[in-house]
Amino acid sequence: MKKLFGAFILFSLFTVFISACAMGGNTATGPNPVHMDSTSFTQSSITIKKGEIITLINDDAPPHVIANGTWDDSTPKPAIEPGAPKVNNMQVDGFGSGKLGPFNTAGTFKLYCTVHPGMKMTVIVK
Ligand SMILES: [Cu+2]
Repeated sequence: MKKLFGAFILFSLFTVFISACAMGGNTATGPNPVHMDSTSFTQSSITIKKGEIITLINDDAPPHVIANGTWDDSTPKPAIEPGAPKVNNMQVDGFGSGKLGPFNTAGTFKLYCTVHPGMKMTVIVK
């Protein structure tokens, strides 16, 4: 009987795992969610209020490595604006998520993924 129960648990876990893969998504959430697919942010900008954080959500398997700066075509342009929270190669694993901020200064702040050319976004803090 114990064996049967164990098999049932394994099967349940397997089913959940397969469903998660099939959806190709991530049910994680948090303040100001910004989703990422395999090579890009799914939105180019987000507007938030002073003091808020953003939640990066990776909907696919490739990890992302986020830092202050942007891409000029395929050339990385690391830069940090005055008042920007320092984002030092923050890794967001496949199907993982991470909190970024708080953004305590009003302004326009650029973020990019250091491993995916062209993967960039702007955070506008009002
Ligand atoms: Cu990336």
